[in-house]
Amino acid sequence: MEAGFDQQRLILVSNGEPYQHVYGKKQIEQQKLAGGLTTGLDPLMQAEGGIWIAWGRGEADFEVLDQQNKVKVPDKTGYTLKRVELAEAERDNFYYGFANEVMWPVCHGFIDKANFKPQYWKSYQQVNKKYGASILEELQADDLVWIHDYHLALVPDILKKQSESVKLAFFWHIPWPDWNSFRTIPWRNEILSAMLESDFIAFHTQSFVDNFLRCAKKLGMEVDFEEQLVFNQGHRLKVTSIPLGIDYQGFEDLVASPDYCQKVSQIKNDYQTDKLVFAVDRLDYTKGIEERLDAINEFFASYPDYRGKVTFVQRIAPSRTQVAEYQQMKQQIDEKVAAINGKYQQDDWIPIKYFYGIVPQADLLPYYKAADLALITPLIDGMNLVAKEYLAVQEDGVLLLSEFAGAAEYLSNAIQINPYHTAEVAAAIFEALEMPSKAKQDRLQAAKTKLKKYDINWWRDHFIDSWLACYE
Ligand code: GDG
Repeated sequence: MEAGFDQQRLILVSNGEPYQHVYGKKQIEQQKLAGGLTTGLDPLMQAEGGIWIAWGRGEADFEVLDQQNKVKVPDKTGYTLKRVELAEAERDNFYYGFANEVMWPVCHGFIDKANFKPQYWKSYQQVNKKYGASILEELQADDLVWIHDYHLALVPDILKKQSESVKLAFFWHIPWPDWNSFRTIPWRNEILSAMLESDFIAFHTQSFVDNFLRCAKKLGMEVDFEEQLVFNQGHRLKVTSIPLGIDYQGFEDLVASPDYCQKVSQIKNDYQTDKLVFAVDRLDYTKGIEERLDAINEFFASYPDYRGKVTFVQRIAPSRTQVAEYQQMKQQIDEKVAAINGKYQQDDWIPIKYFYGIVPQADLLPYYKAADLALITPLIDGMNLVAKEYLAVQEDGVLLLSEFAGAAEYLSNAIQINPYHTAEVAAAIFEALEMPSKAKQDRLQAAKTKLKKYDINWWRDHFIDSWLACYE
């Protein structure tokens, strides 16, 4: 069945917005934001219309709206973007607090980093109600409501209490933890039972589905593990895995452009190195940046012939900069990079070129292409789109991928490593750099075939078809 909504309208709800409005030199400008959610869902919304409800964070977001907090994107065509406004205390307690200090660490299995403050929970409840009210203002009979991610787990219950017939699906972008991690949240029952009010929930991988079903069982629900169904007082929820894909065709077209090829040559020329290794991460403890630096240190110690010949480029996008722990992490990373560079640096060669700052995706792509090797070594990750993007644009490179990234469930052709095993990662870097071209080609072609088939359009269509099948 082709995905499509016929007479049904889509209301998409996420915490992050696809476009921000900012003050330009002469007028307010609309900026498209980078990230997996926007790249995946903006084209669907452009094609189908509907409403996208999200937190308005842009400095001019509330200057451009009509009286219902709505704006057409982009450029007054396409779909309607409706902004939810959060007060400063809500930003601190709901977003930085509950979402980033409770849901994020617990779902990634870092329980010791969780901060179970009751005021965070109170704010999470309030803001979820705010989102619920914003959806209810728009809701018409037959609308489809599609909620995204860990900021909005309570919304299904809020909506179903007001409108029993609403058709409701959820996509969860980060891992779902095992019961032993999840049970540490003092409000675990409220969170899980609220989510169970959805009709359809999808995760990136089967192991997250399995964890979720086991949590529902522990909560006392009737669970059909074979069919992946949860029964809750007459309500039936279908749970499944649908891995997010990338815009494969879009990447192929882009890397064929002369402008792009020129940027790749420029990078190769600037670095003047035999081999270029690339990594890009948001600053986060889940990304394994410090562990990776330890492996790079070990690599130069174990394979001294490579000193002076391999340059590692590490980009880090700032994140949660107000949080003390993230500031400390940044300092530790700075110190590790400086120590490695100090130890191995030669006349005109520096082992690690390190950049701190976010850049548009288009500026990352030439690095993907120029790099002989990409190091994607998170300690845990829902999916990791950079791994897929690297393979899509690469023609003769190798991907070194953590077995703990969701993407590892699908990219068996990458060299998979345990990011905690420093010596193994160092040896894998050596293996990748020494790999004969034929072996690299075989791995790349197999991966590209998969990425092309299971691209962003497949993901969207498959999600919508599977969701609508719940009502047949
Ligand atoms: C969640 C989950 C899951 C652009 N500039 C930068 C940058 N970009 C683009 C990349 C890529 C995207 O942002 C980041 O992709 P991730 O997969 O890391 O996703 P997140 O949005 O961070 O996080 C993750 C994803 O949702 C989708 O479901 O895969 O597991 O945590 O498209 O090209 N990325 C970075 N720096 C930049 O300057 N790191």
